[in-house]
Amino acid sequence: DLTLLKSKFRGSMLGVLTGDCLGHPYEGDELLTSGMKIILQKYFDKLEGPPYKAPAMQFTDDSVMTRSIAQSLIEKRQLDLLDIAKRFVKSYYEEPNRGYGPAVMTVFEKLRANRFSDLFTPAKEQFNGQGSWGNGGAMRITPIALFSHQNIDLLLEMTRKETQLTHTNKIGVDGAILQAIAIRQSLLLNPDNELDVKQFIDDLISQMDTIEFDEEGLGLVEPKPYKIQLSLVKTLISEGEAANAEKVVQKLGTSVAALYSVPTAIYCFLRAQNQIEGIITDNPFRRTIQYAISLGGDTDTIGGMAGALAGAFYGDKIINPAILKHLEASEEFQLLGEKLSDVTLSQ
Ligand code: F2R
Ligand code: MG
Ligand code: MG
Ligand code: MG
Repeated sequence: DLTLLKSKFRGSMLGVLTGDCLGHPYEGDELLTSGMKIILQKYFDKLEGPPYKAPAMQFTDDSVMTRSIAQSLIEKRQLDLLDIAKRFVKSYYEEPNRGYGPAVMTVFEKLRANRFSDLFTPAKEQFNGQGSWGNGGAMRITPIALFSHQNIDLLLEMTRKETQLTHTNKIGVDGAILQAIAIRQSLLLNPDNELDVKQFIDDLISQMDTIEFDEEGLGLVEPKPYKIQLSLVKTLISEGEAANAEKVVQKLGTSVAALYSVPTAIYCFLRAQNQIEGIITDNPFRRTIQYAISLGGDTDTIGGMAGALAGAFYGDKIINPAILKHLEASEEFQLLGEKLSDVTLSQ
């Protein structure tokens, strides 16, 4: 069904933007207090209510870099790493205060200094050669997952190469891969059927099992860490409502580390298939993002990654247009999703 697939492309792009814009005011270290959760509920209610004038909610680095990749794929119709690197650097120097990760800015400076003659050394040099394990690779991977969803080997190859422009630590790269695979799975499912949550996790676990081997000795600290986190996701899901927010945060994390945010985002999307205490809405897209933000920590990024999964599953028809009206660049992101679907489906 082409109409549904196109709606899923737009939904996934808008999911990143929505989670980013709504989440970033809450970015911090702690789980939201019960008072803050009530404020969050009222805030979402207000956004969905009668139209009112307010300054548009701003997006951050997550959306900036997602936009760069989408624009490049649309224009070049293939993965062009030089073009993507140039777009990353250009948009960073145009708007350096979009809340970028503290270390990734060094990569942009070095790329500009070497005039893009060497695309990979700057990222490799991060953290004394360890490379970054931040979630900056995963947070922006949506357009690549959409573009390559018909071919899993292409998806893995494109995700690896693109992520390594900034993140070379295996944890950072595998986090982007896990998010890309999860988006692909969401895209391929029919939202009219109840989502088989256990199957969804088992499919991710079996993929990560083959992906997580230490092929180049890139500094894996534990065997198969994402597989371990995904089994925690499965346990928490099986506990249903008994898994309270404190427990979820303690087990899965909400930090800028890919390992402690990508599985969390996947959990948020899956948990939000059912009602969640304290989150009063019948809309599972809203529930996904509101729940992700309520966990605190890296709220823009976990909100955006969870939003990308929900949007890829339900399509953009699930998103309340009143919310989109309050977001900076929502028309642009909708259009990017639309054009990306055209390019992808004409391959
Ligand atoms: N930077 C933020 N949020 C903090 C405040 C934002 C801003 N000041 C505001 O007020 O709005 N958010 C954005 O950063 C995350 C993505 O980061 P990315 O692109 O992965 O960057 P980086 O710098 O490579 O990694 C993030 C941090 O992780 C730690 N780290 C990573 N690898 C490490 C290693 N090998 N050894 C030690 N530490 C490592 C460092 O602290 C890095 O700076 C998203 O949340 C995005 O929204
Ligand atoms: Mg901020
Ligand atoms: Mg951000
Ligand atoms: Mg963030």
